[in-house]
Amino acid sequence: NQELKTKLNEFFERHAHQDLTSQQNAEIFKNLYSQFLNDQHHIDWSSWKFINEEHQVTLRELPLFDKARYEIRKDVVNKLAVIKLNGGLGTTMGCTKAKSLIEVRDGYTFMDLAVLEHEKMCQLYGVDVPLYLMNSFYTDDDTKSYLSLKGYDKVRTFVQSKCPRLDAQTKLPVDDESWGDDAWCPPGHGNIFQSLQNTGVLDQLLSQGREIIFVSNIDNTGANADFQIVKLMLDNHVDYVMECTPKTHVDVKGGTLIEINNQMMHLEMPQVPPEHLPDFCSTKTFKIFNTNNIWVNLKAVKNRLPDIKSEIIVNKKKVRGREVLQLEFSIGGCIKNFANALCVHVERSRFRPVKNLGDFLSLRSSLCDLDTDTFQIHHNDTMGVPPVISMDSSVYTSVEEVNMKFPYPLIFKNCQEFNVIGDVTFGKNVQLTGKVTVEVETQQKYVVPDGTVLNNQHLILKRS
Ligand code: UPG
Repeated sequence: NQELKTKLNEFFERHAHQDLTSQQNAEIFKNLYSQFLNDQHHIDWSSWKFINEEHQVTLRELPLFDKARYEIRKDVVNKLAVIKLNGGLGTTMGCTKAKSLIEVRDGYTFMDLAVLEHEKMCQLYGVDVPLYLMNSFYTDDDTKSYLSLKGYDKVRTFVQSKCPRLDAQTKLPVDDESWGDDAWCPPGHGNIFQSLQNTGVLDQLLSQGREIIFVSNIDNTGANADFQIVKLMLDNHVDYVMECTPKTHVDVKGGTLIEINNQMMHLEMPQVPPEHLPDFCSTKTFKIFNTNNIWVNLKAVKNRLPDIKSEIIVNKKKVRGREVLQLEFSIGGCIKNFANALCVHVERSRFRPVKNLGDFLSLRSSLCDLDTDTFQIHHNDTMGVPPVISMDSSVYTSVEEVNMKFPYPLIFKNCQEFNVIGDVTFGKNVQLTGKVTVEVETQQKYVVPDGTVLNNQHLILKRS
């Protein structure tokens, strides 16, 4: 370990230009690296408990934040700032740019939906809540160009830290000039607190009297600011809130909450001993799921920095044909740094992520409506919950491809599962119910005609 640490120091001496940001980033990485070398990565499965009742609240049961009376609670509305996590690329959806710039509904990108919904909310309450984006070095340039193109001049940005990727064999940074930015990565959204501090945004917000931040994934189209939670936090001196929702079979990979030694902890797959992964994925054992809608009191952040830590996540990737490791940590994992933390149970409508092309297809279907008065997406419950969608990955490789093959919204009527195998284009008003598979012979292209109704059917399309 000592030898690895010495080599790491030599790497930073060679690479860290003497500017403050590089030095701060090197410090952040050295701490992550030390955790990587020394920490126990799996929890002791016999030591965890379900979270205590007193650490849980249900949003629906909280007193409504009465818009008509907001005048008398300016103390609440003026204390909020909103931050969208915008460090990720759209690789899982076949896009090499910032994921937030993908057009997801009626020509609007994730970014448009986030910015316009925020503007409408501010108009409704007659307030000016600042909206920030936490960019990474991957997404910063594209994001800024887009903001300026669209005239979103009120949106502010800051850039998170930049850390080296490790070679999976040597466990040392990929030290190859020719790799450029590919040799680096952002160290996960848990890095938000250090990045707020290092960019000066934390002090700026505090000096403006902003006390509570609402942080969410930019791909979560259901994550709207809710003053009920700001009020709850201010009135009860709560430092950290994680919004959780009932876990379903599509949520097996996300994080959940547990307690170890009376301390609330975020549990994600990398911390689960391999023999207990089936327990972790089971919706019977773990009934709730982290939406990554997180609320934090900035005064508490300021008090706890620089020591805000969480378990590290070792993210394995293949880059330029080489196995690499990214050391990351999550904002959910940071819950354990805050004594007065709460789990707030919320409806599924606050968690509508678009993680893949299947989610994208759902968002464009009859299941959702975009309300352009509020820029919120409403989910049409009478059409049932979103189906599990699987599309042939050799055909449906990108958003453009899905748009071409599905030029019209699909009508899902209580559809639980939808699979497409092969190259199929779907016509207008195609309606799907139950479990539907559409399969074609390889190398052939087919069109499902307008008005087709498929009900619990495995349709095999063959050339006659
Ligand atoms: N992101 C950053 N910086 C990073 C990494 C990610 O800004 O260094 C952004 C990313 O753009 C996205 C968001 O963070 O907007 C979430 O990232 P993503 O990779 O989509 O989610 P995970 O990190 O896998 O999972 C988070 C929580 C998990 C929760 C899940 C809900 O860690 O507990 O269940 O979000 O989608």
